[in-house]
Amino acid sequence: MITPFMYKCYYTKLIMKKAIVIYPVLENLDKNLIENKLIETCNLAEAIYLDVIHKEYFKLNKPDPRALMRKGKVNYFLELFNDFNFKGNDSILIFAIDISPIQQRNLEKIYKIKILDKTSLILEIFGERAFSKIGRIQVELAHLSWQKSRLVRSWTHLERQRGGFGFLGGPGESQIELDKRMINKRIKQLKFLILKAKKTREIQYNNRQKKRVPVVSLLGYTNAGKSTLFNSLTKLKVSAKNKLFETLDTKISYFYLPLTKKAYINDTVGFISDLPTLLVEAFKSTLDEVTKADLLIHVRDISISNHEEQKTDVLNVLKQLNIIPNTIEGPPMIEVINKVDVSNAESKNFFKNKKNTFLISAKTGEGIESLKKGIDKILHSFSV
Ligand SMILES: Nc1nc2c(ncn2[C@@H]2O[C@H](COP(=O)(O)OP(=O)(O)OP(=O)(O)O)[C@@H](O)[C@H]2O)c(=O)[nH]1
Ligand SMILES: [Mg+2]
Repeated sequence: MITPFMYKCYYTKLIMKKAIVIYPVLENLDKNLIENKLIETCNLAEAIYLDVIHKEYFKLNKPDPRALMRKGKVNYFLELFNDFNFKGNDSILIFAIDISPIQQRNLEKIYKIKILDKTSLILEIFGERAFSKIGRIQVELAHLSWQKSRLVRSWTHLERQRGGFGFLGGPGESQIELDKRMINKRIKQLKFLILKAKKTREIQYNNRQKKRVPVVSLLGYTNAGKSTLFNSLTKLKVSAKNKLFETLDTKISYFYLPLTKKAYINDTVGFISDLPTLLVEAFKSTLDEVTKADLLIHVRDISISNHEEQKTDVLNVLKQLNIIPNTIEGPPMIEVINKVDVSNAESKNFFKNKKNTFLISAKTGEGIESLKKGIDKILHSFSV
């Protein structure tokens, strides 16, 4: 059944809109990390074709429950928006953190512009990118769970759709009639559909297991190079662009190794810091399958300065899925240190000769052969 809501989700035409990204820093963070987080939010905005015309961060010691910022700061931004002629339907204000529905509503009233916070921005991207049936179902589930949580805390009857897909579509598309009861009903339907799809995939998975073909899964931060490596190993051409969350739908293919012979390989959605829990929940069944593989390959982009933080973020998402790799209960995982063609010698040296770590460039092909040998050796050791 296609609901009016789904139409709004998936058939919204996006037009180029201006965005200003602001990052109220609540924690005590290192300047580099703050700047990286701010840039990452800008990249997220650009991933849905927003034109970021200004970005800034500021320290916020005590967030105001009503308007997030104190009066002075609110007025400062009012002036700044005026200077940028930032107003009307083609302007979107983005917060690099999550804000409460009340803060959002009050700030929207003051600035008279639409606001997206971090979760709604990520939901917007996911809504734009999910193409497969199961992908769409999972994204709709995440979005409805988010709507529901906002309903509880903010108002008792949905008056307007806030954030998520369809939000950028223009004023006519912002009305939403689903109340909490209907949301719950739809959530139930979606969960049922996810379960059904999961069962089908389990049968396919078991068939592969019967044939004793091992499965490896690529995991990692968004933009790390998973799809590029997937293409390099399988000689396929799945989309690999310099865009956050380019892959949403899990792809499976196979490649050949000298000892193991055939191996299946999964490419899946990338992770990000503070990946909204409701998205992890919604994608849980897909991710569960991916992480059930015989071997996990953690693809890391070491050309960027905060690659260690990204590693922590990835391990944290895995923890949310109850996966602690390389433990007795957890799956084996190797690290693939990618983008060595554009990384500095110091970073490369740090990873050289580390156990179960492979330095590669998925783009140029450097190190791919020794990675294949390494995967082959590990998979073969499981079968003997
Ligand atoms: N220089 C260089 N660029 C690379 C390398 N591997 C991937 N890239 C580039 O990095 C960008 C992201 O690559 P993807 O393969 O789409 O990354 P991903 O991990 O699949 O990203 P998501 O699907 O968004 O999670 C693309 O522009 C690739 O061309 C590499 O080894 N060297
Ligand atoms: Mg990808």
